[in-house]
Amino acid sequence: MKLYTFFRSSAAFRVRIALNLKGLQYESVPKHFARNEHLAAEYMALNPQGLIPALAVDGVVLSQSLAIIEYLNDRHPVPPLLPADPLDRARVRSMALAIACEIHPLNNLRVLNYLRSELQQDDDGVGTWYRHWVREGFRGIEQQAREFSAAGRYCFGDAVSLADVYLVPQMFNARRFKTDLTPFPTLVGISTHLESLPAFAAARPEVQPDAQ
Ligand SMILES: N[C@@H](CCC(=O)N[C@@H](CS)C(=O)NCC(=O)O)C(=O)O
Repeated sequence: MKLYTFFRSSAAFRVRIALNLKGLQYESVPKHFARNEHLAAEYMALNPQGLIPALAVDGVVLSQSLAIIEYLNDRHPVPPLLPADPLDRARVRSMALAIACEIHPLNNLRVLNYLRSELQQDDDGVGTWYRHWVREGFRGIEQQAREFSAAGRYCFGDAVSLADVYLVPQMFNARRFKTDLTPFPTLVGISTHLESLPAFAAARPEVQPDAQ
């Protein structure tokens, strides 16, 4: 398997965590954002969406972290990233999707670049935008984690799930943009625990081969 990745990409971070949790070996193929390597023709031919990550697996190239992770979970069911019960699966997906669909797309690099270049926002303006959407999203997930986490170690129940795979990279990004996380003690506690697990620790941006 080849993972098209960038050390700081939180969507690639999710896939690295999932690959590690499943104990799967892969080769990292870095695509540097500062050099627009994710928009080069060579990469666009593999992933026409022009976003990181993509995974070359089983003779095809898959894009979108959720599609990739669900495929890995289907092909390698242990440890499961979704609970067995359909209602519980929906609850886990709800937390993961709140990050994937409500927070991350508003704070993606191209959105922040647009705010800077087209809307003439400075670092303060961009940071204010970034932190606003993290707070909005985390508020709901904090409530859900309070309700569904068994012991404050995982977002749902007492086992790792898709929601955890999505939480840790978003937390990493939130800290990078100096978001005040004190209103989200449950999420901070869960993330601190998860970051201590080897599969999550090995996926951290700063330990990737392309880290700068
Ligand atoms: N929904 C996509 C998001 C992918 C995505 O936006 N990746 C970011 C990095 S985290 C990216 O490639 N950004 C490039 C850009 O904004 O130009 C997924 O989950 O894979």
